Amino acid sequence: AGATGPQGYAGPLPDHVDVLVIGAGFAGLAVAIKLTEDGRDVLVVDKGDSVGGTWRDNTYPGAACDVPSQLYSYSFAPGDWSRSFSPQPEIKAYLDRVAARSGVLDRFVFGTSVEHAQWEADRGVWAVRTSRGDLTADVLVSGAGGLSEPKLPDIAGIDDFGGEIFHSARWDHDTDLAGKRVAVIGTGASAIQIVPELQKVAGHLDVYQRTAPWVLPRHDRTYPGLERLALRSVPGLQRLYRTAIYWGRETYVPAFTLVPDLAKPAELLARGNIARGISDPDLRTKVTPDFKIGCKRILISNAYYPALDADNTELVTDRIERITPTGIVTADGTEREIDVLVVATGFHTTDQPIAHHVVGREGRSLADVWREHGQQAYRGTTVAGFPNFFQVVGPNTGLGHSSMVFIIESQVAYLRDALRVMARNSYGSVEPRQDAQDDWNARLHQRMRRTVWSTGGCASWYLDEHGRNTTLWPRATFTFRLGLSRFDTRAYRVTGPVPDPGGAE
Ligand code: N01
Repeated sequence: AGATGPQGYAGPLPDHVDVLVIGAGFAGLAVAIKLTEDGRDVLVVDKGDSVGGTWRDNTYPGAACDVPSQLYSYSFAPGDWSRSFSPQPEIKAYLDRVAARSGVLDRFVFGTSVEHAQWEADRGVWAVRTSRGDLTADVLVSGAGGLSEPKLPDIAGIDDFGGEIFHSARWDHDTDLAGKRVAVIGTGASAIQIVPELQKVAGHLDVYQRTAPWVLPRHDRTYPGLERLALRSVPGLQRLYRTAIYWGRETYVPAFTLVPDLAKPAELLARGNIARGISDPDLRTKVTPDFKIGCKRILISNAYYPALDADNTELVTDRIERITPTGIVTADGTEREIDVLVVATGFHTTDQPIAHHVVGREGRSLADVWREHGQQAYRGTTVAGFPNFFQVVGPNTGLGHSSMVFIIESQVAYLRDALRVMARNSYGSVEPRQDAQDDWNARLHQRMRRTVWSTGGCASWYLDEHGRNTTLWPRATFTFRLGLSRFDTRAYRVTGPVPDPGGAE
């Protein structure tokens, strides 16, 4: 075994572990904590230098969560939150603290990426190549996350830009923005948090909007001392907040999935937000969306519209033609010169690089298998042809209305149950039956047709290149949890223990 330290596992990799986890974000950390509690030998590999995943990588000014703090935290580890919507540094500190207190940090290998993982049927293991050496694992878990791989815009000339340029998720804190001419491309969740902060320091700010988003008021508040103390010390109080927020959010679900017109009142609120934040009538028109609310991620901000309305900001809605060494040229031929370019253009959500590196029973990678019908899994967690492979935050597990931590805990519970069932029955491997997976996805996509994501008249990162929504869960989250409440062996193809090479299907 290697030496361990506060910064993670520091020695050479072991030859074999029970469970290898890719990614040290909310998902990977929950897997490590819960499986360690179960007495399993777990190792988590992450290319970053600490836990946190997206909350480690997104350090842009203004970064904060738009899901309330009590819900955006583990049910088994209440946080000490300063406000109702936690800023990024608090979430990162929370995850660091949970990792340290749970005593699992020595199970994390940082600065290491998984380059290739191949199921070896004869040995009944995953053979894994990492940037730090090889190892095998009985079970492979991907917690790589859907919003981890920055997507740069495919705009002519972008490589020739001569000033500073960086993606929102790779913020360059060494770049001094004071008084500079800055441009932001994108008006998604990241951009609308960045823009108000940039507007305060930049000499001039250009915001390039391709599609106007719906932005609701942000009902954020600092917890007064007494309330914060009570939340920290009164038993059950955080759970009460959590439960109230959870059910409040679940009531939105029908509006997105069954009767999109139920979301109309939210549109009115968003229009009010525009009217309050912007005085210029032309600008109001430019920021008014032309699709149904909910079709794209609904954003929340009180600061975004006033920042657009400020004298040093220009909202540019003309299509970007190309980027030059000194600026950005739009379709009308105008060139706006800039010193710094921030690309807040999102992530590879339906074409994640990890899918190319995980190779299943028939020698095909996840990316190959998913090429034809888009990314698919059984219950968003396991994939036919990929024995002993589990995804935490897999296809169709994302949410537009509630907390991913709820989904993560549901999937971790399912994984734990699967491992118990495997141990009890001496199964060497489990993998979902293709018909069970197909049936589950057919029902899911049937339901998806009626949702605002399909009918709302917008494009978004929820959809893949063929317009299929392979990222979101289209129902209430408790139905997701119910479906994963126990490992349903009947939907699985199982093999006996190795060294029984024939297996017992
Ligand atoms: O990325 P996005 P994001 N030319 O993909 C535009 C979570 N999150 O990083 O709408 C010009 O949503 C693109 O335009 P359009 C949350 O789940 C949460 O902002 O496609 N523009 C869009 O405006 C969120 O949904 C939090 O027309 C281009 C923007 O770039 C998810 O992460 C905070 C372009 C991309 O928006 C992703 O959010 C941050 C091009 N070539 C993120 N390409 C909170 O909890 C793209 N765009 C608060």
